[in-house]
Amino acid sequence: MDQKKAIIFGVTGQDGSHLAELLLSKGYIVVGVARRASTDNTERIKGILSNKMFLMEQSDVTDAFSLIQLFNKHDNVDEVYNLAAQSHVAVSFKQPALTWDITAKGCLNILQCMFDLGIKARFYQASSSEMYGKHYAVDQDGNKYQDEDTKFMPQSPYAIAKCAAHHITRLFREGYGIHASAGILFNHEGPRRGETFVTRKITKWIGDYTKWKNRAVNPTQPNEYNFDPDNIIINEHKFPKLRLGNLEAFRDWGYAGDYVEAMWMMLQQESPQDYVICTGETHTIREFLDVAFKHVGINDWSDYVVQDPEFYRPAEVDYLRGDCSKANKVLGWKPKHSFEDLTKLMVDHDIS
Ligand code: NDP
Ligand code: GDR
Repeated sequence: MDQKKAIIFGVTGQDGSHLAELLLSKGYIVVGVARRASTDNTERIKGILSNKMFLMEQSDVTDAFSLIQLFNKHDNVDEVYNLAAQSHVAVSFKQPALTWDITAKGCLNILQCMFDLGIKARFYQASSSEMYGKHYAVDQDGNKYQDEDTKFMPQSPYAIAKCAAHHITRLFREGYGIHASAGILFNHEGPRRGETFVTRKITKWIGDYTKWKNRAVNPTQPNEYNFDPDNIIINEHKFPKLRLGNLEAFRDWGYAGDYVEAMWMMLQQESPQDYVICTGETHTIREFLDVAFKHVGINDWSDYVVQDPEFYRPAEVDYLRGDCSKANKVLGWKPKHSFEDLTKLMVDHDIS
């Protein structure tokens, strides 16, 4: 059988790095696409940069000319994964136009290039549970959930851009004959998660605090804790508290490594479709804090965390819990990591 070739847009991101590793392990040639950066942004893919099957290309999804050049160079490609996005919801309120250009129009640019150049590859779009926003369905037992049939009611410029890209993907599938599928992925995390997303922000803080405390505690002195609303003080050493926003939102958190397998599985199906990928469990940010802090022996985190208006959003998504029955039935996919495993894995990583 011929060796398969895939293009990954957004290869330097959390998911891009996991997906590149997965495809290389399956014997693919992987073309990893990154935009130009003034400093090195290849930290997450440093383990595969020297792999001869991994080819790095520079292109930007907002620049259709650069996409044409890329597809002209790699016209014999089997699969195209669009993971590129301005993916931070809070940032999208401050930079809505940029978010639109990358997250919505970037997807259109790729699909239009593929269509115009006659590229026959299968296409994956990284859609998001944020698209549901305020909407959920209710099952017979009164439990709230979202699945492929739940309506979208986006609550941020990011979610609106993702809705547009989702519908563009559907249109190119139904109207232009492109084998295009979208994965509606719920939050997925891990040690490679960006440091400003809430889970990683928490585990990174715990890691830094633990290292600081080990230095600050002096075995020959009593360990004095002085009250300060913003800092933790031990033996006159100061460490800033963890500053967070809304702790009441519910999220369905899974492990990123499990979720990229679902992306690949979608493109192995004869018929292109959309699938929800999630764990089916939901937890508040408070519950994440409980598990993360307990893992380092702190049962009450209230003295360590400050709620700061800076981190509240103009509009919030209050409740996300997915139902991935379709992916389970059609793809045979299910998550392998529990909420507790994931949290502990991230804390352990950030401490070490
Ligand atoms: P990241 O933010 O970690 O990665 C996004 C990637 O997109 C980075 O490689 C980034 O490059 C790249 N990128 C940004 N702008 C451009 C551009 N103009 N041209 C080319 N590349 C660009 O996101 P994740 O890995 O977490 O998520 C992957 C995708 O899945 C995203 O589309 C995200 O919106 C979506 N998603 C993520 C979920 C999650 O929970 N993680 C859930 C649902 C959907 P650079 O390194 O230069 O910034
Ligand atoms: P989300 O993830 O917005 O769901 O988008 P994020 O981790 O940013 O927020 C989750 C929830 O935590 C609350 N929160 C905070 N969030 C951040 N980032 N920082 C804080 O200090 C903080 N305090 C409380 C938020 O208000 C929110 O309710 C992620 C991204 O990966 C998207 O790209 C993806 O599409 C969705 O997940 C599914």
